Amino acid sequence: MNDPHRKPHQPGGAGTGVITENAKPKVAKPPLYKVLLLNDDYTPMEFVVHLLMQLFNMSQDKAEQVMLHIHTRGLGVCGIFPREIAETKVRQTLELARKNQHPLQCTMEKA
Ligand code: TYC
Repeated sequence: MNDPHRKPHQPGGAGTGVITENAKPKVAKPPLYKVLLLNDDYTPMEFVVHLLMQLFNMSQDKAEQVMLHIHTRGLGVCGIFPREIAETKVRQTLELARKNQHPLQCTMEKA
């Protein structure tokens, strides 16, 4: 269905266009949420990089870029997910930070 190469339906054209061209999709896409990491003065840069690699599947290079963005701009997006996955990522981030006694803050907002 998301094939960018598919041809548009043609009214009166090849067969099924008349029935399908006004049909609504039956399944709504779930709303997506941005997971945001906030800067602070105490959490070590290296910890943030390792967290981004571990919990958000980033490469070392990407994690360093995102960490530096957060460090200089105040916050940044770690990923965009359906609500329940975003909630899990936030919880895992806060758990890992607290376990290591860092004050790192993480939140989510509708994308
Ligand atoms: N500002 C922190 C430092 O200088 C590094 C840091 C980056 C902390 C990103 C949190 O979300 C963060 N050690």
